[in-house]
Amino acid sequence: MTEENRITFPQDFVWGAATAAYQIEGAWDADGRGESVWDRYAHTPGKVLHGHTGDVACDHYHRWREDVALMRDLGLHAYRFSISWPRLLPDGRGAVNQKGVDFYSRLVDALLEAGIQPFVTLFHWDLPQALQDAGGWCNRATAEAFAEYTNVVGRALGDRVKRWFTLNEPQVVVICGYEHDWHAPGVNDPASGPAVAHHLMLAHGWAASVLRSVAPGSEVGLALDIWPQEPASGSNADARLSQWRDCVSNRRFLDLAFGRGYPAALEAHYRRLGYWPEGADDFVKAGDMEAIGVPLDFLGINHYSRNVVRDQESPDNLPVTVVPGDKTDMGWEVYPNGLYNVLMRIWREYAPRKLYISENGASYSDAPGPDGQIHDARRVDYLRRYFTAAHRAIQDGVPLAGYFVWSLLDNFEWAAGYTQRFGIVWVDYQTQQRIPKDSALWYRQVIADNGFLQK
Ligand code: IFM
Repeated sequence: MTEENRITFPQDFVWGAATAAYQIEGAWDADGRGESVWDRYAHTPGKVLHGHTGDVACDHYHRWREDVALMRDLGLHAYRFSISWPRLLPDGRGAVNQKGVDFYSRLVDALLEAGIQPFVTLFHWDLPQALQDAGGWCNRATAEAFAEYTNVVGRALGDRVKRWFTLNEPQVVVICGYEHDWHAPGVNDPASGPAVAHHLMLAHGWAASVLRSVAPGSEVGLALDIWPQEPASGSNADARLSQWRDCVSNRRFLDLAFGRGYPAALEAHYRRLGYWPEGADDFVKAGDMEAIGVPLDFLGINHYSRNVVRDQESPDNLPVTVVPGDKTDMGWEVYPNGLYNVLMRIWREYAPRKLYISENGASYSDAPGPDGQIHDARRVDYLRRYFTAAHRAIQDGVPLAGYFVWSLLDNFEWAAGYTQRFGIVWVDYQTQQRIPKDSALWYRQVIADNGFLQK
């Protein structure tokens, strides 16, 4: 192997790792925290695999010092974490829980002392249950409440936090949480989707403006999960299906975030179904599209894999499927070229000022071996191949500024409970011991060298 095989990233490239509050914090009812939709959902029998809950999770609420030390030891430049809205505002709006504010304030201070830039996500799915009881994201009032919450966070942390993600993966909230019952709050009403998506994106736009006024000098973005939808065959039916799926799950949110409004076909479809009312009942009000399309400082892309789709009516009448091949424990195809394609597409079609990979990683269940270490060679290989794809996109002109590996720690993987391990650090949920996996040690070296030798 020669130096010619070395991949080197731009000098100021930001190497980080990401987590989310409900997935790691635990302490679900400590120090005045209110109930979130995920507490309610996980406490409802039958909703989460094996009845797992985030009650304790990685106990990060109590072990954050140790976790910051771990991050410093790995040499992370940045840490993306989310704030638990009900920890700050137990009822969703109104009274502020100072102990919640203090927790995040101390965390931010410790990160900065360790030389780690905090990248804060305001909403990673844990809506206060009190707001859900009033209708949740079906209501415009929830977007108003989000702007108030953002104001509280921005004033408390904005002197030190300079990078913000308003929302994480709004698509998942719409599809899994409201149209279906795969995630909290489990509304299971397909007709609710369009209004929920609109209110989430309105919340995003309003929050971006709030942050710019209360935390000047901030850079504000949004994290969208982008799954390329590719046709399984050359048939017209598969092509149509893949375009439609792309419109619903990718283009809708990209177009909105970049000030282009709704794809016309999407609006017409929902109006035809009666999911998008006309006239005074229309959930889109004057000024909304301008608010939603507020220019972003960056776009965060969460990317894991692609979907290869087959229309039911295609000749062999197979259901929608993914391509067989190398898969992670989530059943997601390992397809690094998909990351390259996503980056190139977004750059060409939307010209973002700056991009981050706000999440990328793999679930593999490798456990400690006889030597007590976790030899997760498949994760190292996955990351190496995805980093290589990102590097290729940078070389082709994409303004990619950083990369956040999902996840720092093994954690609560939503409806799959603790059965999926995405961490580069192993967590023993009985003892709460953390052990950096081989992937963490490999990542530490990548960060130190700002690159790696290609295989
Ligand atoms: O764990 C999730 C995360 O909360 C959001 N993006 C995808 C990850 C893996 O499923």
